[in-house]
Amino acid sequence: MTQTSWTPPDSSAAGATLETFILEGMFKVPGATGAFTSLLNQIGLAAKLIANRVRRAGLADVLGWTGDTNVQGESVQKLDVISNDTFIAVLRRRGHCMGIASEELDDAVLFPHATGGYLVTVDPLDGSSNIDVDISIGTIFGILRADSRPITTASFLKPGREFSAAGYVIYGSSTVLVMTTGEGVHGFTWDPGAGEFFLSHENIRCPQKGNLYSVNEGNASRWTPGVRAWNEHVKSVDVADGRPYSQRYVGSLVADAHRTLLKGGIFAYPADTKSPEGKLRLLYEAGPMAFIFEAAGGSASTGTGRVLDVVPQTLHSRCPLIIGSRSDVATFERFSRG
Ligand code: P6P
Repeated sequence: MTQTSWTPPDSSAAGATLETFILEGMFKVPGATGAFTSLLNQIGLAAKLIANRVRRAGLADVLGWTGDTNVQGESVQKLDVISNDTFIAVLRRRGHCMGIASEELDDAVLFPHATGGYLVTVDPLDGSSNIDVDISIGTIFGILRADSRPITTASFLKPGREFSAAGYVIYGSSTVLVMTTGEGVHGFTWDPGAGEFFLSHENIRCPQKGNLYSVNEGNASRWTPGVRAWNEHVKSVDVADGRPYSQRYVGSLVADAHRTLLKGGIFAYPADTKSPEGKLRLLYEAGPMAFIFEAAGGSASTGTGRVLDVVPQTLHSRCPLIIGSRSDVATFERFSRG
């Protein structure tokens, strides 16, 4: 058998690390200062530290439950706490982050010493119920400008359209950090050997239409008639429209969102009779994902309106989340609005 001399392209050879990419100003933000660039790099450091712990989870006695429950009433996994503590420890430094709103904390953590002018919202480890069975999990974050003083909880209660940046890290078959400042969405793959994230997905665009749908059909009895009609629509035969779609559902938002961002189609966690505001939290799950999908040319809807226009009433406000290809989200809205 002939040996091919072809070697796969390796973004790491290009030297385009996350830090280099940010420092080169590829994330052009009007009026960006060194503080913003430094904050993005700090988030990259937190992601590296968490990636390192997640990769060794089974070996470092960080699997399992702490026995506590968080503000959401959910049992807390050890890695949830480790990831939350990592973000606080890292973002407390350098003075660019003035406060953090985290899924794991009832109230925001404020850094009175900081002057950098930014706030961070974060789900430190999303999908933690999947940790023990080695299914992909992730971190989701958003960055807001702190435009008023003093910093209080109200400083965080902004609609997602006011994010300066947003991103996620998926700890899957590889670890990929995806982020945007609204101008282009870029992905960086973790190279454990080099201890760096290297540019691997430059300028991600969500396909205009896909053939995958992602929803927990176990909730169907609680959906509105419009959502049920949409669910039947995507499963019905129409060869010209590429239907029936195939169903994919991991149960980890970052995994389902990452697949939808790259391959197109739709992910939906709609409101239902059990969760009339939806299950996912606006500030650190739905909002950052909506910001990313719109920046990648996709859409992000509540089912009847734009997620990025929803103003959170509390740090832990929930919101229905329908993200994906523009055409597929528009179809969902057509049924959802009835
Ligand atoms: P369900 C994980 O607990 C999570 O918050 C998201 O990551 C995920 O999309 C959703 O909940 C899954 O919820 O009700 O389908 O198990």
